[in-house]
This record gives sequence, C-alpha cells and structure tokens, in this order.
Amino acid sequence: TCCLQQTKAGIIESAYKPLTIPDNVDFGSFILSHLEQYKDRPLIENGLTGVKYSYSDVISKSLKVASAFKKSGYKPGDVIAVFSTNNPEYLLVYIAAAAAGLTTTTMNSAYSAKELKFHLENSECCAIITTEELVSTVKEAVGTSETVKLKEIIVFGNSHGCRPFSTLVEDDGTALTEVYSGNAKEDVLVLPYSSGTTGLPKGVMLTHHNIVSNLLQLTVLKLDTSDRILGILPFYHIYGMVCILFSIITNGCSIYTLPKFEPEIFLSTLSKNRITCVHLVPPLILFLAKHPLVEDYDLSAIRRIFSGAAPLGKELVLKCKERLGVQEMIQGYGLTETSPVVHVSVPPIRHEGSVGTLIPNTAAKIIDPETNEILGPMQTGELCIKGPQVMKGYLNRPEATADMIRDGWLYSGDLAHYDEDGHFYITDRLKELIKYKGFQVAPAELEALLITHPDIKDCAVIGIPDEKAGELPRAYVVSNDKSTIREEDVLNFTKANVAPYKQLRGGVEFVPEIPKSAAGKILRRILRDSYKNKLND
Ligand code: 4UV
Repeated sequence: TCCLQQTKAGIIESAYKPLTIPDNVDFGSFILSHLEQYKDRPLIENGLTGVKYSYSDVISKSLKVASAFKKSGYKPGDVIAVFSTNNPEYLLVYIAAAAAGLTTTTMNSAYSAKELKFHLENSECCAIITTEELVSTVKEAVGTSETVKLKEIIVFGNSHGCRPFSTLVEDDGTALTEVYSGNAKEDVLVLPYSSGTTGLPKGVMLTHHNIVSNLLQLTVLKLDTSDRILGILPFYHIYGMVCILFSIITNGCSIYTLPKFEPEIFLSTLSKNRITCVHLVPPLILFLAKHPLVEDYDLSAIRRIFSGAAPLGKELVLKCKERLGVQEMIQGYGLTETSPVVHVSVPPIRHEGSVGTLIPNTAAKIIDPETNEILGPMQTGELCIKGPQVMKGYLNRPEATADMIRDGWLYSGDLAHYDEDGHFYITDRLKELIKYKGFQVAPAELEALLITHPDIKDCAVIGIPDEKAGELPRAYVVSNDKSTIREEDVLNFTKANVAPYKQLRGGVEFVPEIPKSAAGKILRRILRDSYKNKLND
C-alpha cells in the first residue's frame, strides 16, 4: 500500500492516509487515557530485581509523584532532570512531570561531573533525579558550580542528603487537582540534548504535540498487546524514550528493563521472558548475528528486531535473520529533533538496507547541498523533513534553530536518496556529528576540550568508520612548538574529562596544521579523505 507519492515540485508526501492528529492534546491526558485502557495488565518490570508495575500501578503512582512535585513548589515550565540508567521508575517520572506541567530533561548516564554540570546549567533545571551509584557525580557537578541552582537531589533508593524517590511515590496525591493541560504546541514536554548539525549539545525542545503526534504516527508499526519488549536501549535517548518506553503504552505491551548491556544478562532476559520484539542499535545486532554465546539461549519467541540510530548493513540484516530465524528486521530513521521517527520500514520488507518509507503526515525532499535545487529519485542529496514531529527549536539558541529549520523544513544533515517506490536510503552524513554505537559524539565538544590543554595549539576531531561501533572519534592535533606531548597524554586528558563513549578510540595524529576554509571552518572532508588514503597505502 506504500508507493511513491510525489508532487510536481519534487516533494515526497507520505503514502499513508493522513491521520487526524489533535491540535491541543497534552501528553499527560493522552498517555493516561491509554494507561486506563489496559488496567491490570503488566506494564513494566525491572529485569534484574523483578520489581514490577501494572498499567493501573503506573497511573496511581505517577499521579502521586506529580502531586509531590507540586508540593515541592515546582511550577509548569520548570525543568527537572533525570540522570539515570534504565529502571521502571524512570517511566513514573516522565508521566508525573507531564501531569504536573514540568519539562523533563535527560542526559547520558555515563556523563562525567563536568559534562553533567554543563547540562544542568544549560537547562536551568530545579531538581535532579538520579540513582545511588550516580549521586557522587551529581554532587561533584553541583559542588563546583555557582550557576547550578538545584533545589534538591532525589534518588531512586537511598543516599545521604538526598530525598528518596519512594517518598514521592507515597505522597497522598492531594496536590494534583487536575492533569496539566496548557498549550500542547508551545509547552515543552521533554528536553533531550543533541548537537544537531554543528557545535555543542543543545536542548531540543519537544512539545506535547510533537510527542503525541509521533506516537500516533508510529501506530503503523502495529505492536500488539501480547508483545513483550526489552528495554535495554537508554530511556534518556529519544529512541528509548519514544519508540520504546512511550510507544509500549500506546500499544498495550509490557517491557522488561535492563540498566546496561552485559552479554549473559541480555540473552537470559530475552530468553526467560520470551521477549517478542527487541529494539536495538547496529552494534547489538552484530552481537546477535555473530557472538558464540547466542547459541546457548532459546530466543525463539523473538518475532521482530528494530534497528535505528545508525546505519544497518544489508549483510548484517541477512545474517541475523538467518541465525535467529527472525523474519522482521525493521529499520527506523529519525533524529532527536524529529521526536524522533521520520521513516520506518514496515513489513513485508522488500528493500533491505532501506530505512523504509515516510510515516503518516510527513513530507520530505532531497536537495543538492550546494545549489539548494530539489533532486529526484535515485539522486543523492540532503534529506529535509516536514511534519508535526519536528521540534519547536533549540533552547535559547534562535540562530541554531533558524539554521536547522528553514521555510518550515528541517535540514537533517544526512545524505540520502529514494527509489521509485518511495523507499529511502541514508548513505552518508553531511553534518559533523559522530555516532559511536548510536551515541552522539559532538566533534566541537572534544575540540573545545582539547584546545584547553596547554600543549595543544589547534585540533580537529572526525569520525572514522569501524565495523563494530559504526564510527570512532579520531583527533588531529597541532602541538605547541616546544611541546613533547604524545598520543597517550591526549588520551589520558580526554579520559579525565569526558564520558567513556566519547574517548578517542580512533587514535590521535599529530599534524603541522588543521585544514580550514577561508572563513576558518575546519575542512573535515580533507581529514576524512586523508585518513582513507592512509588506509589504502
Ligand atoms: O539525534 P539522534 O541521536 O537520534 C537518533 C534516532 C534514532 C531513531 C529514530 C527513529 C526510529 O524509528 C528509531 O528506531 C531510532 O539516533 O541521531 C540522529 C542521527 O542518527 C543517524 C542520522 O545521522 C541522524 O541524523 N541515524 C538515525 N537513524 C538512522 C541513522 C538510520 N536508521 N540509518 C542511518 N543513520
């Protein structure tokens, strides 16, 4: 039923029948109405501890947490942060915050104190919710800052000087007289961070309307109430947040959460709970396709594997299908800035390697990045997107927003083409962003850090291809004249300052100068080509 619909101007419209997306539905009411539909069915279980909540439990407990937020004095528009690995309580926070009209900002749970401090300052949040293990990082981040103005640290569990999350869950619920409903197109529901096409991470303002729209658009995937889902991808990233955590509720499924990837626990959780649908990123699909341990587990309940956040090779798809006997390997494409979904490859899948077709109410165009001219089928150019899932903008960054969204089109920074059937293929990245195992690494952030090293005069960071991780960050360094700085020193410097996933696993190369344009922009293409040539030599 999905064929190419193209207008004369070269704009491709979704081939799905347009959905009626309400204009002013807040996320709280939307999600509560879905929760009420499934009542006593199991919703979410901690895959390690067995602690679990039914749909009804999630309603009553998140409304109590919302009431506790109100009693603490948090007002609509206030921002609260969640700095945590996956657990069921993460979900309670999202729903409670929405019901109280608060914005939830999220960050990578691997962040160093320095990275966390930047995020807390930038998002101006008033409270943070974290885990026992991460409290010390939070205290370090807050302790060194005059500008982080947290009113409290709330902890899942117990920790000295922090408020236990359990006291919020035990609130009497009286302070929440009604679920917040303001202006769904203006009010920011969640504030995840993304570096976008260039520069440092920025707060992505996703409104209630953005998220409600994407959840409605995602119904083309047809999850089922009998589906059991694995929640291993992080809930702080848009993929885990919307495509996994929120979308199981709109579909009545149940989910088992895991805080991190450990081969045996991952496999035994899949097997023991007879998981039917697994949302993964390409490095984890590679694990399923190749790792010897996989043979020891019964994974026969899996009927679908979802992949997103990075390119998925055709050979890997075929290998995984063959080994696990999974028929449906579904790809999704999108960005934090698009809530995130833009394309999905809905079964039956005829085009391996494609990210699929545009989801309902979404349009795209491919433009020549040099001339801005609209291109036709099979021509490669920058993918531009229009739809109700496109973000409101970056927090406090009007120029960055205006650069990303022009004439109502979001410029993705990805190079793509589409075929005569309207299937899209993502082929390369125009923007500077690096993806390590699906995680965003912003070159500008590493460059800004490296340049603070007394022995470094100039530098540039690019991503180099890697079979396992997708890409690895690699630094080009111009050292100060008399310096004896070595690769090891640079590596130790980044180790002390940024999260493990941002480390310069692609190595460090010392160069006499960084290639730059007349305007001073780093010419990353030249560095990438020089790396390629070096490999071929
Ligand atoms: O902002 P972000 O970190 O966002 C994501 C989103 C992941 C999604 C989106 C829709 C889905 O249905 C899903 O399952 C997962 O990762 O990074 C955005 C950039 O990641 C690359 C591309 O460069 C984006 O601009 N990217 C995301 N999905 C794909 C991809 C893909 N399927 N193939 C290739 N690159």
